[in-house]
Amino acid sequence: MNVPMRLLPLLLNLGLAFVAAALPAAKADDRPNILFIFTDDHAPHAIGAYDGWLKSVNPTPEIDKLAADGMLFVNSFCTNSICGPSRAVIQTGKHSHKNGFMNNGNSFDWNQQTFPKILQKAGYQTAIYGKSHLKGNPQGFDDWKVLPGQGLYYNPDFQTPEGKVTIQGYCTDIVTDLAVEWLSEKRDKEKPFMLMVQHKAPHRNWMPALRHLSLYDDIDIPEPPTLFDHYEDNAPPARFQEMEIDRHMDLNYDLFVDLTADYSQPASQKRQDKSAWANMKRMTAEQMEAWRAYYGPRDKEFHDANLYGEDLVRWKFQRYAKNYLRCIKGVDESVARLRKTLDDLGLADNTVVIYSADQGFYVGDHGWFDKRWMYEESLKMPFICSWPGVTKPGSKNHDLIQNLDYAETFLDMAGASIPDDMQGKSLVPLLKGEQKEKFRDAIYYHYYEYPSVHMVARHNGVRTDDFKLIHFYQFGDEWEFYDLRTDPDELTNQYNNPYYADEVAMMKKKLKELEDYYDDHSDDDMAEMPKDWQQEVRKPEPKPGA
Ligand code: SGN
Ligand code: CA
Repeated sequence: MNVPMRLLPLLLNLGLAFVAAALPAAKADDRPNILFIFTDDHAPHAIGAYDGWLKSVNPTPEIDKLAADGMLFVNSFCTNSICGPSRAVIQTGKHSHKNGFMNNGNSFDWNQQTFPKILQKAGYQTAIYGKSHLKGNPQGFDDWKVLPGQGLYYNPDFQTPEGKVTIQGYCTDIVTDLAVEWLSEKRDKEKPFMLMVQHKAPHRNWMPALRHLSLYDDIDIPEPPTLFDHYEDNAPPARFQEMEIDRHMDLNYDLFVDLTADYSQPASQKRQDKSAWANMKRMTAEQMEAWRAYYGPRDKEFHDANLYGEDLVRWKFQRYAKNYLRCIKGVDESVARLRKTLDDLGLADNTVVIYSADQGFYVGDHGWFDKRWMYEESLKMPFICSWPGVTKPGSKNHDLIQNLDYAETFLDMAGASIPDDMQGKSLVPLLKGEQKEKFRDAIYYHYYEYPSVHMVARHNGVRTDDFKLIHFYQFGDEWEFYDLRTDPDELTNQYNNPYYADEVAMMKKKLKELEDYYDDHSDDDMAEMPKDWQQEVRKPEPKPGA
């Protein structure tokens, strides 16, 4: 056949289209797999690659390798710094007031649209193992085993499609085992997958694996610069919280100090003096023996030292930070095992691996533990993504991203369309390095859980690259404004400083715009809030010296 040269490209294209159409459906499943590794309360500054003040401890060599292979998001924020709500935002791509899970007391409506359900429809296999914290049986997953509520560190129960099971061992290791088993044996190998591996660690009450108990014994963890913050410049809510290492961290409940101080009996025969040690009660005699063998002599030293004041805070900080970092070590090992499994199964080249956590955490910053506030340490969440062949190895992105964007991102990665009612934006253009305009000029935040454990007042606000505005609307009209360029630790509230009048006005305008954009008017009228929110408003303590 004599074909004119100018028609050749057209015919070739048609031919290729024909060949593509004739390929089996499996060809469409070159779409990437997604492995989402998600932890509970892992602050970015407790990840080496994030360059925070804990970096010198080298807490996360394996997560750092993931960052070296992929892209690390420096400005990654949550929308509502608490566990269940953060997870509900991820499932739905919608702010808390839209998905209905505004505080941990709520129950997630699993009948609503979620990204795993959409991925399933698009031909993905999905599974979730570990902490869900959304109550009820997960929907949108081909396989699941989730911890009821907060879950336990030792010998935990799991909620499964077949009912409750108890698995012996350390929670982080068990969850990794379940994921490895699913990847190697249980999944349908014809389909791409989306696997959520959600660890309990390093959540309170920070119980490490036995093999990590003596890790960091020979060093002092550096103290955060704000360990002795007295909140002089904050609006009143910061002064009446209940999350201080000094006043609220319990020696026995949080730090496992044996208050019976009777070292004559074998550990396994000793009565534990706080029943709140739910985790302890689940330990086997051998596990308990190993646990007390480690802590016993150290507790004795502590009793003998008779510390008080700042020395006692410093001691509590060391035990707390070490246990927190030991739990993180378990997570870091899990990341290594999961990645090795992908390698061994020949899946690494086509699997996007993400490391993230539900929100940040105070590791003694501002004298605190826990999260909830819009201050940097708990507003930030880690987001590291390695997408082989797509993300530039070792790259750092500075755009303002949120957990609100994850659902859209996963759908985009899978080539599925993003529903119009999702409120975030796909990060795929950022991952590909193709974003031309500014991704977002401000993020919106709203925290609701008050009164509740740790007593953090409701607030909302906005953060741009340079500034942060926080509105504590529950106590009348309290505001904070920070210049993050000159005051990254947020120690000087500039709200009433005339020098910043224009910036404060600009940020207030932005807050209003974002409330409208996300259709959040849940702060407008306290009377319209659901009944369980209508609690008596506590009187703020006066500012010191006022
Ligand atoms: C538990 C913790 C609190 C923590 C909340 C919420 N106490 O109540 O310290 O703030 O969970 O955490 S604990 O003694 O039970 O650990 S969240 O991560 O689930 O939101
Ligand atoms: Ca959490």
